[in-house]
Amino acid sequence: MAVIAAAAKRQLGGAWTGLSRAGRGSDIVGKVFEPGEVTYHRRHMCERSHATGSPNRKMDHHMHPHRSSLARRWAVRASALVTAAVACLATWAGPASAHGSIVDPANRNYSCYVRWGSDFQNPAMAQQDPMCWQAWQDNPLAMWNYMSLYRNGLGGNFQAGIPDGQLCSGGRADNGSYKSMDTVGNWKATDIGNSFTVNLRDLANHGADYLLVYITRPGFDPTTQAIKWSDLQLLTKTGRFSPGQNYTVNLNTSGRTGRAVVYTIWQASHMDQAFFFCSDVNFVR
Ligand SMILES: [Cu+2]
Repeated sequence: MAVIAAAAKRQLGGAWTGLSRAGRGSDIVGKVFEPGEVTYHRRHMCERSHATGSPNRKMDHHMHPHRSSLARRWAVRASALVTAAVACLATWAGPASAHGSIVDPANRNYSCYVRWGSDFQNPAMAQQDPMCWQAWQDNPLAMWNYMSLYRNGLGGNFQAGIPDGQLCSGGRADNGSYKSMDTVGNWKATDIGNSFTVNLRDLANHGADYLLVYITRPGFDPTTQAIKWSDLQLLTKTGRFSPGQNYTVNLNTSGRTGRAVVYTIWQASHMDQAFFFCSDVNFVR
């Protein structure tokens, strides 16, 4: 119970943070959900209410028309938040069943989620991992929904739909929820060799029509430059992957050293839904 209480307190903290960010990312109705993703719905709404404080706004509008004293309003808000947090914890106990991400070399928001998801309010992040810090400050949903960085209906015309400088957010997918992924700077990178493997975890058994895997050209410095399409070299376009949980792609480069970004596009098979992943890497062997 102590664990649950502590976790609830963390979630509560997240919700309070969200109070000052009213209006962000709460477009639940604007998202296209798919049949059979019931867990996803619940999880999604739950996560959004944590991070945006939407329950509070709802209460303001519908439960307190008479504007009772400030203290009373805050007390009610707090108890509602604890209730919501505990309910969401119960939901979180189930397996995730939505979309997917590149787990190795980890894409930017998944990487931040793994390192800081259980400690996202730790101010030490600002110094220890400043790119993740700016991402959490911009919008925690980018991490909680790390598996949902997708665009529907692009028809494979990725360069037309995604402007230069916005590749890592999928062209400001989900109304810009992931725009912090485009921030230029010293993201934590995964050490790799010139022979490496990209590992996609498909949490929804979507399958893949294909994966496109690019790498930034030699000489491109992702710590100081925004990524343009012309900075990318195509390493491979795969064939289909039948629905499963893990798809791996073996890749070979030669003579690469230092920093680069692996850019992966996952064209899922259940509908015209494409995912975009920037994975920061450091060639060390
Ligand atoms: Cu999906």
